Amino acid sequence: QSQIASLLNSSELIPIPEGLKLSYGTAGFRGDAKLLESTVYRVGILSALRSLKLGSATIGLMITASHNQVSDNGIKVSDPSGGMLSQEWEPFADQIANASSPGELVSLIREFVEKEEIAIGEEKKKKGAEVWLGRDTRPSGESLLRAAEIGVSSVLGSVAIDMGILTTPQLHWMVRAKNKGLGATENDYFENLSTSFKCLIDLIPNNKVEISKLLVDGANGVGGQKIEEMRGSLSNLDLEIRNTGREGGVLNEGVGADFVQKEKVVPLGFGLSDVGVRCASFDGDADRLVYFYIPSVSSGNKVELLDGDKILSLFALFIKEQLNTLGDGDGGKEGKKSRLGVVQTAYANGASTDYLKQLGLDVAFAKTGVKHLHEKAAEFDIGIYFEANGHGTVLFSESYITWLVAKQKELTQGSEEHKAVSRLVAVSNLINQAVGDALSGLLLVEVILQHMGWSVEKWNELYEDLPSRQIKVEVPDRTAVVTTSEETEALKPLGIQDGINAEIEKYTRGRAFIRPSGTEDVVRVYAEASTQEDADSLANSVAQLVK
Ligand code: 16G
Ligand code: ZN
Repeated sequence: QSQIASLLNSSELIPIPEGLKLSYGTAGFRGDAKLLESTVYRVGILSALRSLKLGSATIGLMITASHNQVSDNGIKVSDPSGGMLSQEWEPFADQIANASSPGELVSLIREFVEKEEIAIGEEKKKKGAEVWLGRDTRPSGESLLRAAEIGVSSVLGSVAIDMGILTTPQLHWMVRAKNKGLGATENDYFENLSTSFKCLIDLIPNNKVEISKLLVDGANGVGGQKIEEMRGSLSNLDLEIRNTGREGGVLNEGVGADFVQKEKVVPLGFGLSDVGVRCASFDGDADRLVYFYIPSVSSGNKVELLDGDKILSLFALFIKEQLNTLGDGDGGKEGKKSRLGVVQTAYANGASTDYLKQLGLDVAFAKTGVKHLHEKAAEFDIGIYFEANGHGTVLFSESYITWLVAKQKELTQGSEEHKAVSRLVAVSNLINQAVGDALSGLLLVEVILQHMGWSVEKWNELYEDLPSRQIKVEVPDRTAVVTTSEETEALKPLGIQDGINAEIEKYTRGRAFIRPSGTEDVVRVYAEASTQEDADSLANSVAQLVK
């Protein structure tokens, strides 16, 4: 009874704005920060329930709107594994976020708690829920975090712990570490990264690399600040960090990974004095990473972009090299065939997919959205996944890590096989196992480039991107478009795929698809072909079919 009173009281304090309609979507709730207090409060309740459901495991709650404008904010939940909230709970998230009155909210919660058999505050001795809260640098974050705390605390016996300003991947990493019983502070995170980075540096063959400058664009968000904090513990890197948010720039405005990847132009704060220098861009909450460089003084503000596909290709190449050294494969010396797989989405540039296949890799496709790629990648011993937009990581299965660590003990120190195994173990420690992480991704790119002795231009030459074009089409009802699970073909409206195929036929190396956006009320069109004119024209004619 007092539980119900507690929920009613708090929800009356934080009413839902009239007419607000939200969907958990691909990456949590997002919108104008001014409207989100009730949403965040309600997700606070949900995360406490989630913790109770899972035996009081720690749940994470991140307040961020990633690459969106500074006046927006959002909230997403990390499950105890550090991964995204289980999709089974998304409908409940939608229901409670949209409940129009405290009464409706409380009855939805009661129903759900009963159905899921969640025990709230029954025995005094039993451990309650634990929720760790993080936020990015948005000014609205602090008050929204308070609303989330009220939500968590309104579930009796629950504790909310404010972890302060963090990148999204830091919070996911910390939640995962906590539930594994490992050191889970921000310092543990930094130490883990710098130690495994150093380990990989020490394993570079004939370790006399020339270190060239790396320029980082922090998107005026949290990522630049965090890498600045840890730079003291990173040897072998010549870092210059710009757009930290302290130079007066605005979060995500003309800066950051989303901007650079979509516009293919230099972010603010970069210019012709940086020609030829290797540059990396984070997004606002540092879960996306892309690289770029300005090829020549005459290229104006255009950049050469090295997107998620290129990062994926570099990682795949390096890992494959280690597996080859291990004599991996059928009848390999070490007697184990490791299942290395890569996961892309329909947006992956066709040239990258060709390149990966030509490396002999198993390429799988998943629906857009990190949770879908992550799930597929987890099916392999080593699964590398990336979206072209720069979100991705490398997953190592528990059993494979156990095997690697045993091998590392068994093999002769100093042998090539021992070094290869040690590199793989270090990669598994360096790269965030919970979600894509711009900081850990950057460190892995940097050490691989040093290992290969490559410049950014050399890396870019792995393959040449096919020209592509993306457009969005406003439609009355985007749900009219239904695609196959890999989003490469449209099943509905009936017959539209035949029309798209007929257009594709007209172009050399033509490829195109349509999909309903998961974050905006539009249908997206993607096309690629052997020339930019052809890619543009294919995209336009497919868009006509959608209209
Ligand atoms: C979200 C997803 C991102 C995806 C994008 C697609 C996460 C953390 N983020 O931002 O991975 O690329 O949505 O947006 O999953 P769209 O559905 O509007 O094209
Ligand atoms: Zn992000």
